[in-house]
Amino acid sequence: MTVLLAILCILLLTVIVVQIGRVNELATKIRGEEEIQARANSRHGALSLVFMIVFLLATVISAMYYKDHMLWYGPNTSASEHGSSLDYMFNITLFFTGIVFVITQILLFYFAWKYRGEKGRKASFMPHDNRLEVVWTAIPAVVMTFLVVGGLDAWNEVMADVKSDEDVMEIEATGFQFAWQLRYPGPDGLLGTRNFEMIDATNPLGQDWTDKKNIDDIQPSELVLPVNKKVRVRITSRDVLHNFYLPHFRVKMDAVPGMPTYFVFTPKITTEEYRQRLGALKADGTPKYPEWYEPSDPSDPESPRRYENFNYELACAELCGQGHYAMRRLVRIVSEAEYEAWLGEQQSYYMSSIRNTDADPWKDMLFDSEIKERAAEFNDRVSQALSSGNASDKVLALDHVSYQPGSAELTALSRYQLDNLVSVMNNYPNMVIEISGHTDNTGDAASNLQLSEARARKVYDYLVGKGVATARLSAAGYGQTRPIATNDTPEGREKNRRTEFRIVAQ
Ligand SMILES: [Cu+2]
Repeated sequence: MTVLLAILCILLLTVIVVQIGRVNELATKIRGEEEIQARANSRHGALSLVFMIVFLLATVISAMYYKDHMLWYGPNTSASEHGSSLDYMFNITLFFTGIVFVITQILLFYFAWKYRGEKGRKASFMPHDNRLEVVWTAIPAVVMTFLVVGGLDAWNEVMADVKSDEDVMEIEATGFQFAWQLRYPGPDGLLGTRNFEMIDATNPLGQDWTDKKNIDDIQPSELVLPVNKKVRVRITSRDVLHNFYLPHFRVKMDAVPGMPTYFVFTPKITTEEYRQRLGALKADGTPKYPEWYEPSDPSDPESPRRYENFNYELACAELCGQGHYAMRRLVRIVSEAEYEAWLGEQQSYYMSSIRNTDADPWKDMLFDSEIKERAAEFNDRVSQALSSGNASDKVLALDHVSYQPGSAELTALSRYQLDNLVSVMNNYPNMVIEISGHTDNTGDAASNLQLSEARARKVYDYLVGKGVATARLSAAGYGQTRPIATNDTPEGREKNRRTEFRIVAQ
């Protein structure tokens, strides 16, 4: 409806303009054409001069007014190393085109006034002028050569890939509708391989978990980078064209489905330093950039000032669909120490989301880090039990010891905790323990008792095999007689099927 009305309005306006033109034409005929025409020409010529002045002034004033918002000027000069050469190219291009712009605008309007139609004036005809031809060919050629060579130079610097021996960190950004999935290589410094056929709900990047380089890869929600460290961003897309755009760092590269691209850059100003730059004060103590001193929440004058809330951002610079705007991510540039601390807090995606699920190809083995973690946890529990005066605290579960179903055969992974127990026995030579086996209440009590005895005996044998003296060990089976949880639920029964040891003397 609004569109229809708008179209009607435009039609009516056109009709009115045409009608006014006709009326003017008729009036001219009545009043004597030439004299009227000459007067109108003078008026239009003068008006175009006025227009020129207003237009050029507006151009200069608006440029002055908005200068601190422009990416290449004032507080917004580049925050990356290569960015300054791009800024320089923009400045130098603006300088030359600016000169041409001002001269041509002035000439255009001045000529429109100077050579307006007048009674008796005739146009002169100039067929050719060699000197002029040379001047307006040579000057642009020289300027263009200068700009193109400078541009090529900047391009080669900005687009250069890393050399094989360079100290550089590589991260990965994958665009999809509508977010960025970031990936960091983890402690090994290497990104694991990907296969698009493996992409599913739990594996958003299609990481191949059989590739050990993937095990420690991190998928953080925030782009955090250390200052003054060269970063190579591998840019990929999972669906349509996106564009990896970090405006403050002059980084911009398409994310193309099926074809990884990259961008190498070095951030040189931390987020904190950039905030200080925006919040800088003049010599007299007033803000250098007052617009950054306004409250960040316009409805709350007490809210932090805009410069205090400033953040670098990652955007998608390709109109990639309806939710395009949602692809904004915050970017934080921090000191090397802060970066290491942040990295230490991140958990690998594999460990938090894939480990011991159906998708985990390493279910039947432990990683070195897990072995160390479990040993430390076990030693903690033992020393707590030793220092406690409470009899019930002296009973410890061997929670990582398990058996083949219905048999006393130890599973392969059980040996790690049993080895922890062996080293504890070696560390505390006076410690005497009783190993006890327990079952749930499924099946008949007599065979459960037998099974629990056999299982406790198996652990006993293992410890003896590792050199623990038999005098310090005993084994007992209690079957289903000592449940620690209900036998009515599968979880409760799982808790009841257990192997424990009790510290008898220490
Ligand atoms: Cu996008």
